[in-house]
Amino acid sequence: MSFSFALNATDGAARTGVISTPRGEIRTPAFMPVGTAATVKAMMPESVRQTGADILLGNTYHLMLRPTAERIDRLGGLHKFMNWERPILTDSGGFQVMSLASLRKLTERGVTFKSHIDGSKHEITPERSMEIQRLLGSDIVMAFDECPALPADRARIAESMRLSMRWARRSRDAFGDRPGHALFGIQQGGLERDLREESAEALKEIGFEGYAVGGLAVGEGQQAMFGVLDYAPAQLPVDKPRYLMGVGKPDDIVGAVKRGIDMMDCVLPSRSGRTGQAWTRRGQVNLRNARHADDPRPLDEDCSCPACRNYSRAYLHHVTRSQEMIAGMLLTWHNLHYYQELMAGMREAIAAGRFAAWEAEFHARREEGDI
Ligand code: PRF
Ligand code: ZN
Repeated sequence: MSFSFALNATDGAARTGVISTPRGEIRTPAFMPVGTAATVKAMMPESVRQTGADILLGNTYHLMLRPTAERIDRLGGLHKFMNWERPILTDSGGFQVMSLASLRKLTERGVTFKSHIDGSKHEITPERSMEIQRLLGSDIVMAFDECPALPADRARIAESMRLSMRWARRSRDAFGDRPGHALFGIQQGGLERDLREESAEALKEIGFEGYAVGGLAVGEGQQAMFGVLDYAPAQLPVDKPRYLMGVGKPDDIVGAVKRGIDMMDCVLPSRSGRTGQAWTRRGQVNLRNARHADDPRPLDEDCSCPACRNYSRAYLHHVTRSQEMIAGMLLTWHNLHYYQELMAGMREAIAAGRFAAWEAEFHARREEGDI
């Protein structure tokens, strides 16, 4: 069985469909929990699945440094290593090098850097990124790219985008023919419509199994991001999945799906769960807040996750303040559950042709605020 994408319904620019892989189906629009270091922090893989996730994201950068791609390969690949048998998408490394590593040096060949863990020296090229992602056993491999932080001047964005397109070609060549595995290209070009167009054309000329919109959510703000998403998805092939990398808050996700995005990933639900932040239909709730100390009610009475079924706000407040491990476990579970319910709600609404009404309800509930 190979990799394919079937579009089931559209509603305006919003789409719903299914990506089929040998490791299982990915219902789109899909949210991918982040499992950077071969774990979705504070969660057992079976619990991540119970929240409704069809696919996880892993990171080339972190895994190549520790425990190394070669070691994971010797141990039978990333799926077996972390006990997650469903699809895994891996990011290609460049973006994480730029945000985490020190002494970074960018050349035509690739990027050299010092590890944020022990200062050791490493290099990633498009060819090495493809090799690492193959050793990990990734189902969806990302092309190696460079993502400039915004704001940046147009000349810098154009130069960087063209380098990323040359690297996309080298990624495609190095990836080779791997039935059942997919390679996604990554569009760059900042907030410049013509550069986004040039990037999309270069990627389509090379040909990929899916296309990511990269270079957004890097400091430009939601309005500017939506401005790009008003045209960028339509620059990409209609019959292939479109992935918005590193996004976002619930309202970012809804706005992206509305504009034609099929896949997203973000550390927000898991990371903020570990700092006492919860996301609900009524917006953001900080469990550290003293107003929860005597509150016997659940975090969200409409939520069927273990945190909401079995515990009070008072308990969640207590364990959050006490920095007990169960605080991160329960809130991460709740947040991932909420994100997956959000995606399921959008998939259903798009299939029924009532996305606009669903979106109005989404915003109305948030305006009401937390109870
Ligand atoms: N490229 C890659 N990974 C990414 C990004 C990108 O542009 C972003 C931008 N939001 C997040 N992760 N390879
Ligand atoms: Zn819950």
